[in-house]
Parts: sequence; structure tokens; C-alpha cells
Amino acid sequence: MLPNLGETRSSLKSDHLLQTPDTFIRTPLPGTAGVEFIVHCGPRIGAGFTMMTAEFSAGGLLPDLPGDIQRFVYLVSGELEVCLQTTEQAVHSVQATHRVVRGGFVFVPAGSPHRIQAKTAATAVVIEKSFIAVDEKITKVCAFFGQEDDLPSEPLGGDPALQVKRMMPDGTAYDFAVNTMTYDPGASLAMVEVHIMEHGLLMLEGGGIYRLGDNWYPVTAGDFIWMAPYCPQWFGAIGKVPAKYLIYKDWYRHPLAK
Ligand code: UGY
Ligand code: MN
Repeated sequence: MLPNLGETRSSLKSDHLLQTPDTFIRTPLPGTAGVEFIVHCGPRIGAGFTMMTAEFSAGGLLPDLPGDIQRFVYLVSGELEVCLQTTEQAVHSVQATHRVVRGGFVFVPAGSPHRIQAKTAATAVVIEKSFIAVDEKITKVCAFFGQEDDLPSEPLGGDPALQVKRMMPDGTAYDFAVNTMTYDPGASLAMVEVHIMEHGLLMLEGGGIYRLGDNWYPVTAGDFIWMAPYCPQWFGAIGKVPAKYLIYKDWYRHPLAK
């Protein structure tokens, strides 16, 4: 076997990052126990959100978040227990415990006491973002749980070979979207997109070619991509199995919103 001669598909440019598993570095984060994080993107790279892969040992714990930060978790493998403390009415405080398994997801709004604990070794995608309220009338949005398999899927732009599942509810109460997109072999985005929204993307299955800016990259399951606002982007699926990715985008807010 050849020694490592410093080669990788990972690539960092001013408007995008392709981060491949051979370059992942794991780190603990304060307040957590029994969890290692691969921090894919965050403010240090210019992103308005963080996207991380959390690798839990059995019993590993993710506690509350401070202040105005919301959290979305999608489970890639294993089993998590999510305990939510809801204070719908000032006098009542209700504790709800949910089991989340592969393909399951949970959204926890800002300021919601909760704890996420692994029942088994588990791997999850964790997205965190400061909440931007759309107006004073919506002060708090609801927590929810879901299972990707139970969601309806829609063809993107009427193309049945490209199916989208939306995990965040539609509507201006929420300031970001998280979708999965599944491409049949040979399917592609119908156009090169250039848009104000930024993306965090984790390839879950299959592979293909991702165009980012003026670069065309081969990508495969396990790869992460960050796309800055206005990064030209296009994907075509290659291979004998469908290509699927999970994708974050900021959503439903005026460009001048703080
Ligand atoms: O929602 C999106 O902007 C999506 N079509 N972008 C992408 O897949 N790169
Ligand atoms: Mn896009």
C-alpha cells in the first residue's frame, strides 16, 4: 500500500467546502459527555449555522443549548432518547420522552430545556442556528419529532427521478429548512442554481458529480459540502444506486433580517 502522499478530495474555496471523511477530525464539545463531534461548518468558515456529525457512545449526552439557539437532529444510525421539558402554560411543566431511531428526527426550538441521550452507539447529524423571529407575534415555535419514511415525497420541478422530502414544517414560523433529496441513477438538478440561501449538505447514499463554483467534484456517501450564499451549484447522480443527501438551507427571512 502506498503511504499517504498528502492527497485528498477535500477542497476549501472562498464560497464552498468539500470535506471528505479522510480529513475529518473529531473533537469533544463543552457540556457534552460520551460524544465526539466532527464540526463541518460554522461561523469560522462564514456560515450562519453549525452542522456537525455527532458520534455517540452508548449513554452519550447532549444537553441544552444556551439562549436563542435552535437544534435539529437527524439520526443516521443507533437509537437516541430525547427528553423535552415543555412549559406550554406558565403553571404546568410537562416532560415528554421520545425514542428516535434511524431516519428519525427532532427539532428543538430556542429556549427549550431538553436532553438527548444515546441508548446505543449512534451517529447523528446536528444542525444548530440562532433563531430569527419573523415578527413579534411569533415568539416561540413548537418542538416536533418525525420519521423520514413517513413523510410524503415530491418530485422537484415535476421530475419524478428527483424526490424531495421536507422535514421542517412549511411556513414562516421556522427560519430554516432541512430536506432529503434522492436522485435516481442519471438524474440531475435541472439547472445550475445560484441563490442567496446557503447550504450544508451530507451525502447519505450513492454518489455523483457536484458542481461548486467552477469546480466539478466526484462525491460519495459520507462527504460533507458547505455552499456559501450565491455559490453556483449543480448535482448529477452517477452509479447504479440512487444518490441521496440531506440538505440545510436558511429560509423564509428577509435578506436584511438580523
Ligand atoms: O433547495 C435547494 O436549493 C436545492 N435544490 N439545492 C441543491 O440541491 N444544491
Ligand atoms: Mn440550492
